[in-house]
Amino acid sequence: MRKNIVAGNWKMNLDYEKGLSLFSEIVNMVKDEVVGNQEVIVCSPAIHLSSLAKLAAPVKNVTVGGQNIHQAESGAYTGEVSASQVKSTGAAYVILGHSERRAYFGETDELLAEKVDAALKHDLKPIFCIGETIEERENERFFEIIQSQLDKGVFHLSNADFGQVVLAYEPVWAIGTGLTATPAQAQEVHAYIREAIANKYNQEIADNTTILYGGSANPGNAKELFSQPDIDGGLIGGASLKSRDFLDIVKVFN
Ligand code: 3PY
Repeated sequence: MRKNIVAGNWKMNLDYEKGLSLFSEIVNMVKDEVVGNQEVIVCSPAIHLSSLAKLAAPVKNVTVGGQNIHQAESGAYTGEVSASQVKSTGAAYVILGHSERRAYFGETDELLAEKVDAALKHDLKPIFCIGETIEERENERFFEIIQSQLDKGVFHLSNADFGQVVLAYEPVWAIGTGLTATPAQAQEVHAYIREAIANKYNQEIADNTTILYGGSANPGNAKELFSQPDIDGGLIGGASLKSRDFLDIVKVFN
């Protein structure tokens, strides 16, 4: 059975002390609320990872993740972090392909496929983000865009490796804009993604893949979004920076 996941994406927020203090609050609040096969993940800036991973270690089903890795093993890449470095902090996941990285750092599907491979080689599970821009939605090209991002970014993986991947549908027009896809719009795309996985791999793998919704998810809309049959949780931006809001989203699965 696939996991339900609520993952926070802190982006480039919180200094070291503030990050630790928010995460301690989150751990205390969610530790008795994470039910069944649910997992709560906080994807923090790299500076926090090792300390957060230590706080998360004793708590069942609470883990941490990075927000980016370089595709190379190691070397002269000033300012970058590698998959093995992120893994060595105790992190279990890494967000790859977030639209902010695609847009501001020119990350292409081809580069992202290399990053996915680097992550998996070091036993870091990718949270792989896909989604269309507003123009692509208005021109009804969203299925085509989603298919192409899947084909180029993750569909080269073996069955076993694909089984380690979490997907996140994040319509670009809903990121940082306060706009959210309606539950029906999100479900339509999630169902398409699951069908694409079944076509590429098989129905069992499709049924076992966790597909998150991301893009201005908050305590007010999470319940309706997560009750859609193909939405297995969320990748949460701004609301993951407030412990009470994040807790309310985690509790949707109770
Ligand atoms: C958002 O909710 O804005 C996000 O980008 C989540 O990744």
